[in-house]
Amino acid sequence: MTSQFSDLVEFGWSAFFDTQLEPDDLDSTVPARVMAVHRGGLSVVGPAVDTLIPPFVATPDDEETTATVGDWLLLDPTTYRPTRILERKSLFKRRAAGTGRTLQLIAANVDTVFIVSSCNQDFNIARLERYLVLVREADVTPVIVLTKADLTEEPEDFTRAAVKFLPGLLVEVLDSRNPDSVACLAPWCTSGQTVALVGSSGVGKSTLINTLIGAERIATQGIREDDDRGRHTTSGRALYRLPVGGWLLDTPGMRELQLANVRSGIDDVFADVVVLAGECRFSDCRHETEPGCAVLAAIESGTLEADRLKRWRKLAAEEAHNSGSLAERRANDRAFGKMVKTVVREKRQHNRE
Ligand SMILES: Nc1nc2c(ncn2[C@@H]2O[C@H](COP(=O)(O)OP(=O)(O)O)[C@@H](O)[C@H]2O)c(=O)[nH]1
Ligand SMILES: [Mg+2]
Ligand SMILES: [Zn+2]
Repeated sequence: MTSQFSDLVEFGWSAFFDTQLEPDDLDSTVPARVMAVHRGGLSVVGPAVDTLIPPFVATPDDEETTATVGDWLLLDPTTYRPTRILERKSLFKRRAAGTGRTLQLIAANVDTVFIVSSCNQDFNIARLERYLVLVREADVTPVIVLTKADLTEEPEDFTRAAVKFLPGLLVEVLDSRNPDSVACLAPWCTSGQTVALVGSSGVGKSTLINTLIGAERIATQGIREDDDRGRHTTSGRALYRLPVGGWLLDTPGMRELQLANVRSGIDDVFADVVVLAGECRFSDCRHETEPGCAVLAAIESGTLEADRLKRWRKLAAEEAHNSGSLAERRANDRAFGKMVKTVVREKRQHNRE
């Protein structure tokens, strides 16, 4: 289904947003996308607008309603003040370390994430699964991209390994420096599409971004030092237009995604284990020594790899730990808030007496 709002598609609009518009929205408001987040405001661009507006929060006590890069806004046509943030197709967010409250929105409305790894020692199934969990938790489509195909004799070995361990996933193998090689990613980069990248340092993300954009816009490791001393450091949270029509989101925040509150992401990536666990005789089966355990039976019969179960246990334990401490931290914050209020009230009372 193609969107009827063709002049918006150029900015990444897709059919998902059509249904959110009321009949007179296009007469009374100006749709625009947040293309970059700067310290002082938001760069918003659409068919009829290209301007900088102050930061915007739709519901003041709900951090999740803060406009972030990738968001679609409806603006007042004269003041450019946002009247609405359209419902997001996907959202990446994280909690700032050390504080219970501060939610950081990293990016909205990303359609596809390229999970980048290289055809060398960086290639690691556990790491790929970890990224998969984060990407699936955000409701985004993952594509595994294996770089440095030119540095190995048998790049197919890596594809085969990825397909074996991560069945059903799309895997592309390429040389990030070579536009012809990178062309295999074009289907995810066309009009109406927004893509982002995750992966460890050194795997070739910046190189791949440069090749996709078709210009030396982003510093690769080799020239980063020069860039640090140089004048043009970008805010680092921006969408870049791709020659094939889509948008590429580049933000350092993607590197800091945490494995907290990602239960549904884990269930999604380990759906095979979840299905098996549902067939165990006891609903609280820990898949260790229990009779009638379908998970252990699957390992016994070879349909489930013992290593995959191990990796699932590790991620699940980590997510439980992180989410638990976050919940505790938030509860502590609430308790502290109440305590402060009580002390203030008592003090007032005391002063009055
Ligand atoms: N041979 C080869 N080198 C690559 C490839 N991709 C990246 N590199 C090199 O690997 C180094 C790290 O790349 P960079 O893009 O900075 O990685 P990042 O940390 O993920 O952004 C640079 O020296 C790149 O030139 C590739 O596909 N093939
Ligand atoms: Mg880089
Ligand atoms: Zn079991």
